[in-house]
Order: sequence, then C-alpha cells, then structure tokens
Amino acid sequence: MLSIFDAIKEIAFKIEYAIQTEDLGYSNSENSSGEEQLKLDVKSDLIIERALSSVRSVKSIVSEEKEGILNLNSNGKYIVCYDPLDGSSLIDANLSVGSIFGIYEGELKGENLIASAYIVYGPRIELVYAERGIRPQLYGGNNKSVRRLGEIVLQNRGKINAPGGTQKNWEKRHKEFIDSLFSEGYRLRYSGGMVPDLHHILLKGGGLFSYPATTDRPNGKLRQLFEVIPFAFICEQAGGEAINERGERLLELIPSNLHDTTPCFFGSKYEIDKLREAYGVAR
Ligand code: AFP
Repeated sequence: MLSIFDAIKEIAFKIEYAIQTEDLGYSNSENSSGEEQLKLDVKSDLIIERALSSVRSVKSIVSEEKEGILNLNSNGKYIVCYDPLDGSSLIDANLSVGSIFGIYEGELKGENLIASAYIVYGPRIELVYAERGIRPQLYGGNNKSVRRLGEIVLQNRGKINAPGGTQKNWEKRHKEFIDSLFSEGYRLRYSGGMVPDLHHILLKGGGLFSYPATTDRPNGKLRQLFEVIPFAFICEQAGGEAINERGERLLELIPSNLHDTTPCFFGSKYEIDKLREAYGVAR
C-alpha cells in the first residue's frame, strides 16, 4: 500500500501544478452523473490514471469522472476509487479543492475499504492518509516533497457546523437539528467543497459535516465509493462517527452501482448523538 501512497504524493504536486497553470474553463463533456466537466477535471483524472497505472499492486481504478471500472494490472490486489478534483466548481473563485482516494480489496463495499487518503489544494498542499488501526496521518507538502506533520484526533465535540444542500429543500427535522446546533453556539463554516470543509473539522478537532436527503436529491449528492466511504473511514479512525439518516454506519454501505450517492453525516461523537436524537434513530 505504501507504493499507492507514494503515487498519491506525486499526484498531489502534478494536480497542484495543473491548477496553477491550466485553463479553468469547461470541456465539452459530462461525467457519468450528468455534471459538466471542467478541463481540469479531465486533466486531473488523467494524471491519476497515469500515476496509478505504474503501481503494480493496483488491479483497477474507478473514477468519479469515468463510467465504469478500468483494469490496469491483472496481478494487482487493490481497486482504487477516486474523485480526481472534488469541488471543482469552486475553482474559478479560487477556493480550495481536493482529491479523494478509497483503496478497496475485493468487492466494492464499505467494509472492504482498507485505506483512504485525500489531498487539499489550499494555500499549501496538505495530505491525509489513514489505514486500519492507526490515527489518520497529516502531511504537508512544499518544494515537491512531503513531510509528516502529525496525526488527527477528534475531540468528543467541536464548534463547527458545515451543513450541505439547499436549505429550502431540507426536511423539517433536519432544519430543526441544524438550528439546534447553532443555538448551542456552533459556528457556520461551509465553503461548498467536501475536502476543505471536512479537513477544517478534522483539524479543529470536531464538529459536524452533513449532506442530507433533500426534496430535490432524496439520496443526497455525495458519492459512496469516491467521497463518502473514504471520509467515513478517516472520520472513524480519528475517533469520530459517520452515519446515514437511518443511523447506519457509512462504512457498512454496499453500493448497488459505482456512482450511487447517499445522505451522510460526519462528526465527533456529541454531534452524531444529537443527530440520532433529532432523527429518531437508535445507536
Ligand atoms: P462540485 O464538485 O460540483 O463543486 O461539488 C462539490 C461537492 O460534490 C462536494 O465537494 C461538496 O461538499 C458538495 O458538492 C456541495 O454541494 P452543495 O453546494 O449542494 O451544498
């Protein structure tokens, strides 16, 4: 798995360079979820495909920007599912974006995720990598090299509330729950990029990131294999919790299709307990 992580470090600098130098406009294509692709989405996808092709342990890859599975090395062991440039619609406003990677062994489902990583392209590059049994490790990058900065641990509760989705389309119980956190003193921090928004919560030691079911998106917006399951793993490894609207662990999800989405809630223990109460679901 170390070689996959080495490839991810290389990818971080290549995509960062592309962000700084490439055209920020739209390509003439859509991804499999019907979203218009930026030229940078396509470029970042290609950078990752090329980098992972040279890692022998990678059997195949699944990209948010591609329809199906791409087989790379028949003797490989792992399937890497990735979102090459999450939050790319924020890039023209010069906000932070990220790349997310889930490393699976066997059938593509939550319990087969064995490691995950994400890269934040912010004022500087940061990278988080998590494997079973250890706290997520934080790395900082400069001058084309990466160094370990420490580990990520969530406290029992935080101060940040990052509520996703269009508010007018929220369910009543969700609106009441989010309002109740604000009444307790939680502060709104939401950029519209899952990577920087969750990174913020993880580095500040807690809080809640939510993307609920809405009337226009009954299954939420965020993709299980590329976004939700990898972040659920990092959140749990950091000592937090990650569940859906029925109170099920996101790490137990079994997607029926590669691009399936789900409502999702990530946070420290206190906020997730409050969510269970508000949604009337058992632990
Ligand atoms: P884009 O990749 O289209 O910018 O979407 C980003 C994203 O998938 C995720 O990173 C955010 O958390 C979420 O969408 C934001 O969605 P809302 O704007 O509906 O809250």
